[in-house]
Amino acid sequence: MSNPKQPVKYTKLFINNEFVDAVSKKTFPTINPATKEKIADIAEGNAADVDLAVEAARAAFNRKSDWRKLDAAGRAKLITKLADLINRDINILANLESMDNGKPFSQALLDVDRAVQTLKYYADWADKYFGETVQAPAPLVSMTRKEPVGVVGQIIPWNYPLVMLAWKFGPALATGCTIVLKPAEQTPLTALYVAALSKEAGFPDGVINVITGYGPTAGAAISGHMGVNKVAFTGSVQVGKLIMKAAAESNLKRVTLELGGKSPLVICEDVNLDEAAAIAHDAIFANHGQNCCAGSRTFVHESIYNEFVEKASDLAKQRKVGNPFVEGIMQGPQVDAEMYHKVMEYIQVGKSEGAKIETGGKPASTAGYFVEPTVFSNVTDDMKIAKEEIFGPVQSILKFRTLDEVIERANRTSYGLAAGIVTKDINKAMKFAQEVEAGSVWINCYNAVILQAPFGGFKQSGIGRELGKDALENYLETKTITMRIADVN
Ligand code: TXE
Repeated sequence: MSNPKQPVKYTKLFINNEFVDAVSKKTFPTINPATKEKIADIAEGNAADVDLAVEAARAAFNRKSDWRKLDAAGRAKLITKLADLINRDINILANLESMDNGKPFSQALLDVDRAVQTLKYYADWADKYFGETVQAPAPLVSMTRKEPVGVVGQIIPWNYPLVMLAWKFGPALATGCTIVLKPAEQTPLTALYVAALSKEAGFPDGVINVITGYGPTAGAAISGHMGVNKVAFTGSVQVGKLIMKAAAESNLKRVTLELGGKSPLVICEDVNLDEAAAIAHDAIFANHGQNCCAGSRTFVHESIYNEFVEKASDLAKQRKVGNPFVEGIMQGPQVDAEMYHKVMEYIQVGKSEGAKIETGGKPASTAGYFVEPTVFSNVTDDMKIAKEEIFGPVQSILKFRTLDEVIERANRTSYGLAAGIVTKDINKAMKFAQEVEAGSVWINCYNAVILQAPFGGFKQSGIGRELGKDALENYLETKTITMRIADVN
C-alpha cells in the first residue's frame, strides 16, 4: 500500500551482517524531493568504514569461507530467497524509493518488480556458465575455469536506486564475488533495507556490505582501495574517469562503467504520427528525464516536423505532475536541488540560444523540485541543449532531411549509449541500426531495456556490458589449467 509516511528502519552502515554507526559517528540527511523535508539522518561512511567493509568482504571471500564453499546451486538458492523477500516487502520498498527519489509510487512498484526479476534471472545463471576444454598439443590436456574476480566495489546512482542495485548484485552474487556497495547519497534508503533482507535470506557475514556516504569520500575510497578487485560504476562521465584513474593508480582493479548519453531518436516521414509522438514522449519523459538512455535528441523528418511538434507538445501538456503518492501522477520532482537547478539552467540556455519553447519551461510547483514537462522546437546541433546531458523532462526536437545526414548527425557526439528509429521501412531501420554508434538500438520502440540482452555504451558512454550473459564476464577471471598426462591417445 502506498504510504508517504513509511517509517525508516535502517539508517546505519551495513558491514559484516550488522548495522553500525560510521567510525566518525557522522550522519547526513536524506531529503524528500517532493516536500524538501528531511526523511532521516543516515550514517556517513568514509575511508575508515570502507576499510572495515573491504576487510569483511575479503574474509568472506577467503578460500575456506562459508561463501566460497557454497556451490553454484547454493548461491542460486540464496539469491532467489533475497528476490522473494524483496517481493514480500514490495510495498515498503516502493514507499521508501518513492519518498527518497520522488518517482511516482506506481513507477517505484515497477522498479521493485524489475529488481526482483533481475535477481531471479541471475540466480538462474549461477550454474549455467562454463569454462572450455582446449585443443592442447599432446601430451597436454588443457581447460579453462571461470572463477569469481573477488571483492567488488559497486557505486550506483540515484535515478533507479533499487534497479541499479539489482543489476550489480545479480551477476556479482551469481559468480560468487563479495560486495561493497555504495548507493547514491540522494537515495540510500532502499539499499539499506535490502541489506537487512540479505541477512534474513541467510547470506554469510561479509558477502554483502553497504556503505552510505558521499562520492569523493566513500566512493573514492572504494575505487582507490588496494583490497578491491573490481569496481562497477554507474553515473556521470566525469566521475567515471576519476574511477578509472583511481583504479589505475591503485591496484589495476577491473573497471566497468555505465555512463551518460545524448541518445538520438529518429522519426521518419512514413510513420503513424500519433504512435511516433507517443514513443518519443516516453523516450524522454520516462523517470522525469533522469534516465541514462533517454531519447534526448528527437530528430524529425522535415515533411512532418510541424505536425509532430504540435502532437509532442500536446502530450507534454497532458503529463500529470505532482505528489508521487497520488494516483495518476506521471511525474514527480527532480531528485534534488542540484538537479532541479541544473535542469532549469539548461532551459534558460536553450531559450537564450534561440530554441523555441512550445510548452513548459517553468517550475511546476515550489513545494518540491518540480519542473514542467518542457518541449523545445527549432533545436539545432550546435546548441548546448542538443549536446549536453540535461537529465530532466526536456524534449529537444531537431529537423532532418535524409537518413544519411541524420545518421552522421546522430553519431556526432562523444556519447554512444542508445539510439532509436521509428519507421515502417525495414531497410531504413536496419541501415540505421547498423550505422549508428550506440550500445542499444531500438526500432519502433524505445527504452526497451530487457534483462536477457546486454546493455552498455559505445565511446564515452561506458566500458563493458551489464545485463544478459555478458554481465557475468565482468565478475569472472578465466583460469587456464594445463596438465601433462603420461599415456594419451
Ligand atoms: O552523478 P555522479 P550526479 C549523469 C547525469 C547527471 C550527472 C550528475 O547527467 O546530471 O551525471 O549526476 C558517486 N568517486 N548521470 O552528480 O556524481 C556518487 O556518490 C567515487 C548519469 O549524481 O556521477 C554516486 O553514488 N564515486 C547516470 C555516483 O557516484 C563518486 C546516473 C553517481 O554520482 C565520486 C546519474 C568519486 N569521486 C547521473 N563522486 C546514468 N548513467 O544513469 C561521486 N561518486
